[in-house]
Amino acid sequence: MSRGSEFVVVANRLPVDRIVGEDGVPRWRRSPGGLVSAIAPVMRRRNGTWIGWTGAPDEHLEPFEEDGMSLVPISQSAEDVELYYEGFSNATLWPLYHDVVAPPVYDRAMWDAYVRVNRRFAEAAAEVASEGGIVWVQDYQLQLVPAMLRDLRPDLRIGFFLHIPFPPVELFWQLPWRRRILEGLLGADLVGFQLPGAAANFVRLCKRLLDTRNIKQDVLWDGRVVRARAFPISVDVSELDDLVARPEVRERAQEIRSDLGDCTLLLGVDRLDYTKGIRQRLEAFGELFEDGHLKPGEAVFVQIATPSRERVEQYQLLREEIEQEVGRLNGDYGEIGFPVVHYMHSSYDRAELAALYLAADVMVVTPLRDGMNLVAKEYVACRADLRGALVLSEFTGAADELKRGAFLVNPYDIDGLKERLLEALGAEPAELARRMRSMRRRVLEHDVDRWAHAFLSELERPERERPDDVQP
Ligand code: GDG
Repeated sequence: MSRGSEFVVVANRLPVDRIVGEDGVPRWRRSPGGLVSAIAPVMRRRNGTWIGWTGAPDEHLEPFEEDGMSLVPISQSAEDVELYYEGFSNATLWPLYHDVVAPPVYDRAMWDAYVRVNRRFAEAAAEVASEGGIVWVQDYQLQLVPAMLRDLRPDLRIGFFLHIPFPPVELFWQLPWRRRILEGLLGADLVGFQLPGAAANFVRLCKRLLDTRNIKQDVLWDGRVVRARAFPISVDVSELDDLVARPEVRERAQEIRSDLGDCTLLLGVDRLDYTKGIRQRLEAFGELFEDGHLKPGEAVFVQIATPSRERVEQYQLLREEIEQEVGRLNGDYGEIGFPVVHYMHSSYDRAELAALYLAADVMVVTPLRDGMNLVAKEYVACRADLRGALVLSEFTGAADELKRGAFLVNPYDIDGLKERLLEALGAEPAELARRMRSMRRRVLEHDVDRWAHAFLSELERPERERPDDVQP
């Protein structure tokens, strides 16, 4: 590897998935999702490199080019995957950062693996970044990378973006390695969060735990200024526009509706994750039948639950719980030919998701905690027809931006959730159009390109443009 890249992205996963073509030959395909489409053009313009894992354990691949991007695979043994990825990332940090909605596991072997794997990513970034280059580290799996990388390459400009919430001081305090994580993040020049509240949590923690001197959202640490800022992520509006303009997507939306007997369609689209509030929304929906507000054949819930982290115990338990609940609801309230819930435990392509968004009368997004929630924004981006209602949890980052147009709910309050569902189901078209217009204004103006641009311009802002009072 040569030190050639002015722009390096470091993320747990590479932006490509391995697929097997119709000819039976395996190849790479760009992963769906906004992050990749926002960053890909920047990568091309700046001769960028993306460092990440392929998703398969024990695989040792040389760097390769794909879709105009230079990719550097990081290998992970089966043990790394178990301890660093499934363990410390997804059984410790994920629940801790999401309000402890599941109990976090604190295990020293998992921590050791987290340190080891973070070091591997940092070393790879130190190898490929050009002198004075930009390195953008993504998400909770890699919070130690900024400081490790700064040790190796003090010449670099390092940014970090956290896609999930950053917890309040009281929760973060539980973490046995709390100091190390904060010091890891403080290796960056800019630490980005989804919401201003998360940035404030971080700055407050630095003061409490490391006794840093802070000026507003700037932390003075190790003779440097580390900026903490909010950059709410968004969706690729033009990709979604193109999808919903396709005749086959519109036909598919019609077909979905007629297959469901042209009844009112409520939709949930989530990774099968305990933070997403899937059980709460199903419980509320079921009670609407029990109370006689709805009758089978009048309304149906389609829940897409994309398989996720299937080897982590909490996810296995959740799957059992949700599947039992779906069975109970259909057993209690369904009739022959009229189930009340259609539950799909599989992954769909973007065109099918867009067709579902177009077909749904009510999009139900009820996380117990969510950094942003792109599904809510995707639904809004797809509804140029100004029809459809969004029921949205107050505990999503998206609620900050969409609160005026969405039907906001506290997903812990099942009665409140039922009321909001009924309100959304009964709203007049004119009210729905007004709400949707207001949400669309926000999402269309603040799409994912703007997010990436905002982060990178802040990262590249020269020191001397900053106010004098923040100089260390
Ligand atoms: C994390 C944070 C933050 C879902 N099923 C399928 C599929 N999806 C796509 C959705 C959406 C994405 O996955 C999910 O994004 P979310 O934001 O809703 O949730 P997380 O996966 O938890 O994402 C979150 C996000 O990072 C970005 O910063 O918003 O708070 O938790 O784009 O459409 N895509 C395809 N098939 C599926 O079956 N192709």
